[in-house]
Amino acid sequence: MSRTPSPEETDHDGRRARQWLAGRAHCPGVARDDLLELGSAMAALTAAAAEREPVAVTPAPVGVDPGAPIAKPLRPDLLRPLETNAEMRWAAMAGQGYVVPNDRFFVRNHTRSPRLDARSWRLRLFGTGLAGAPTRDDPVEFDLDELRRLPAEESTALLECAGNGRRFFADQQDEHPPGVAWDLGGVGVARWRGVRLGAVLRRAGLTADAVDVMPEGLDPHYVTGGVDLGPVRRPLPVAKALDDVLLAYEMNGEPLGVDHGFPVRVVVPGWIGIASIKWVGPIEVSATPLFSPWNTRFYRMFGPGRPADGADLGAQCVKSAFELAWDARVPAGTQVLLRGRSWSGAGPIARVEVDTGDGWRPADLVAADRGGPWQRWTVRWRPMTPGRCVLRARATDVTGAGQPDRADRNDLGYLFDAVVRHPVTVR
Ligand SMILES: Nc1nc2c(c(=O)[nH]1)N[C@H]1C(S)=C(S)[C@@H](COP(=O)(O)O)O[C@H]1N2
Ligand SMILES: [Mo]
Repeated sequence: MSRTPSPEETDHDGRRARQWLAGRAHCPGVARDDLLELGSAMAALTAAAAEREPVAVTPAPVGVDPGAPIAKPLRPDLLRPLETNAEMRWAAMAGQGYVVPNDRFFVRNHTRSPRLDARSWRLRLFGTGLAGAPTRDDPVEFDLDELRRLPAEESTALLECAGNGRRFFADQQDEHPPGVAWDLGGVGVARWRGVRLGAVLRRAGLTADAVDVMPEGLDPHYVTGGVDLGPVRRPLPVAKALDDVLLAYEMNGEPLGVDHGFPVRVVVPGWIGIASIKWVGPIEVSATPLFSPWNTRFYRMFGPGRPADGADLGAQCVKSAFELAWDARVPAGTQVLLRGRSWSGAGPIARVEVDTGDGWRPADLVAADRGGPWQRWTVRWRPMTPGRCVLRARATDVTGAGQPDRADRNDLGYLFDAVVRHPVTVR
């Protein structure tokens, strides 16, 4: 089977949006009227406002205990709770290695982490893109042991929520997009281990007609603005699914945690976090393009100067963070080593500069990280004058993309790429 190279998220999104508008694609499980109504920026705004309302949760699927939205302990020094989500505290990365330890990896839950039973869990593939077009009720199944017997692969990949940094639209630009008010902690790198989605698709009988693959989560349906949008799901083109996408069952050498998709999640390297569906159960493989609210209604750029149906997000933008608490105290008169990390969805980081109050200077990049999904860096600083002061870091990736002083406004507050002003107190 010959396939085109793995597409960029932006190409796929744009093409599917045009097909959707032309009525040439379907969105299983959601009434077309509901989606059509969402085609306008107005509707997106209403939906966005509704996102702030408490989330209604449908009855838990079989095998799911109701419980706290997040199962792992939320140690206050490691994680900052945000409704059903929790972000990593950057100070908790000081002195850590390349990956984010599982105890402090951010959690983004539309509803809550389901407690699934690995013994009864099945991956269930169906759709018109598989030989014999198995139906949702009579799918091709794999249990966990079967997946574990297939050749395993490891991938160190960055996962980031498209809304990471949203708080700074308000704090630095006086814009107030709805949605989770992440600082910069909605991001992490982990070593994922699992089986290639492509290997499973081929075993399930992938045909040459297949165009899209849509994994669905087994967490409760997402209900917003009074509409049940169904299970969390988002389509991928077959070319990406056959490239570097993993069905992961391990994270940093441990079985996947309950909050990160146990027993199996999708990991889509380079794409926004929502593509990496957790607690995957059903996977539709379709000979016609697929849609979900997560690529038509959410995760698009709406607002003044943008198309009414929104612009696709494209790659994650460039960001930089200090491994320091907000308002951290720094001793006066001694040399300190400031540490931080920078990353970009478009490619590796080429250079980083830091300003501690007297102009931009280059940071030292950790050589071992070159070319990886994020880049650690350090800078020496001897603050002399006690008082409040602002630290800034900005990076440039290999494509030349950098960090502006102001991020592009968009109604849902995605892709905050501006330089973040990090306050510290010297004493
Ligand atoms: N089933 C399911 N998958 C999901 C989500 C969800 O709520 N349900 N959230 C998505 C979003 S928006 C992000 S950013 C990532 C976060 O992964 P993590 O919680 O393991 O950090 O998971 C994605 N996969
Ligand atoms: Mo996300």
